[in-house]
Amino acid sequence: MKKRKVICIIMGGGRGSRLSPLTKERCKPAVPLAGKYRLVDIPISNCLNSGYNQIFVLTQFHTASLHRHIQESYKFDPFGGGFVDILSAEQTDRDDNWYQGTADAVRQNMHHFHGGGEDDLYIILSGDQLYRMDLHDVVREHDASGADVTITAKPLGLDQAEGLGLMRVDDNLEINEFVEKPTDPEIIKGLAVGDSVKKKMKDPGDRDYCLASMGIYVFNAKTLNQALDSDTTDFGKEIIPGLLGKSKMCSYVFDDYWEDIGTVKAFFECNLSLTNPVPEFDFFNEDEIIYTHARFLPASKLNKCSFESSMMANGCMLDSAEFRRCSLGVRSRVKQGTKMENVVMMGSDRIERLFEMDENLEKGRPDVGVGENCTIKNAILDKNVRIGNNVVLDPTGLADNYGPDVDVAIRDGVLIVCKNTTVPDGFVL
Ligand code: ADQ
Ligand code: ADP
Repeated sequence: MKKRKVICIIMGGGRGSRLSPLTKERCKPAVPLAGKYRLVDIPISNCLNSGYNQIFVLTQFHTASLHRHIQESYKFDPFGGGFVDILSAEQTDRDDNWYQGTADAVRQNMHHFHGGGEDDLYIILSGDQLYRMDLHDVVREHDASGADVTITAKPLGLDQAEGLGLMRVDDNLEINEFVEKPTDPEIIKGLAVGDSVKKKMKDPGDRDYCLASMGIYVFNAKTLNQALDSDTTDFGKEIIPGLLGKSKMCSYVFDDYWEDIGTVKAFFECNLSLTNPVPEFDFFNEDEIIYTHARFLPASKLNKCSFESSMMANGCMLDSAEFRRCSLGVRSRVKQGTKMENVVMMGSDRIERLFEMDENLEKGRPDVGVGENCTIKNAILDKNVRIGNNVVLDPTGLADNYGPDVDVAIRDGVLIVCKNTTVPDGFVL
């Protein structure tokens, strides 16, 4: 009998505009996360930890750094048949090559997926979420229910449903109604779930819940092929509602930590939440490792620093500075007298050598990292920034001002120093 294939497709993002300016020079999956990872490491690690190693990442903008990251991080032995392939819709003379939406991106790449068997399964995953999930368990439930499509779904309070697809299910968790991103509170209330979902929850209590699509779908190959044989462009808006009543769709209830980190605010808060004493997402779980690029970096060097709820990757040099709720990425460098609070510092691509610092001095430009006696609050410092001495950065009370030409931007109330930006001595914002 032909062995069934399980093909994982990670939706790497369209323009990534909700994460701009972090996506100014890189596509969304390549955005650094938690000091040493990239966003795409989360869905890839979930696939690998679940035993699925045939993985495609669909994306379309600024894919160079994603290619480098995937090439350096995910190497497979030749006997296991594993791979992570990036499929990007590169710009050509004909603009209609661009993916028009999630379903269109999958449709345009179907010929790459080497599927073919009607028994094959496709798992479609979002590229901008933080969670840990056993996808094999989802597939097991998918098989047991005899569903054509299984949608992983998170029970959420009715007030947390904004911006998500909501479903109603019967006693067997079969989906009989799906509304993509309803805004009317009455509709949301009408979609409150019953005991079949509560039974799957750890501690449901007395409150009302709705069941939100996590945007992670398991499709039988035949159903996906048929569904894409139309001019639909989107899964949430068209494909899923269109399959209601035609195909058997079931939900897989996931009552664990799951966070969509596709906006600057969510990304910022999620990174900072990882500095909590016991964060909701556990990067310290060595049974289900989150994989990333294995770098050969020296241990970090710290001199007379103080830390409160902070975390730090390898290769950092920190001197007489104070950190409160900070995430310091690889090769971060911070000089004496500086105070940082609620800061996500992504670090840098290289450690500057002493002779380069001498050159910086000659040229009158700051070293890579943060200089002396700075105060930085509520900020994301993208990679390779050079922040001079006596700089003050704090977006409190200031309006959003991000745009294509703004290097020190404010978005969602968070200050962002864009990648490779130099901030001169004494700069105050
Ligand atoms: P959204 O996340 O708003 O809602 P969408 O914008 O279609 O839906 O994005 C889904 C995923 O695909 C994201 O990871 C996104 O980055 C990526 N993506 C978007 N356009 C793409 C393109 N052209 N090419 C490649 N990738 C692209 C969906 C569902 C909701 C559900 C939420 C959960 O539609 O029902 O509740 O996910 O987050
Ligand atoms: P980002 O995190 O902003 O996406 P990049 O992926 O561009 O950053 O850089 C990550 C790594 O790739 C770094 O180690 C950097 O030195 C290296 N790198 C950057 N640009 C190039 C290049 N053009 N060729 C080879 N390596 C590069």
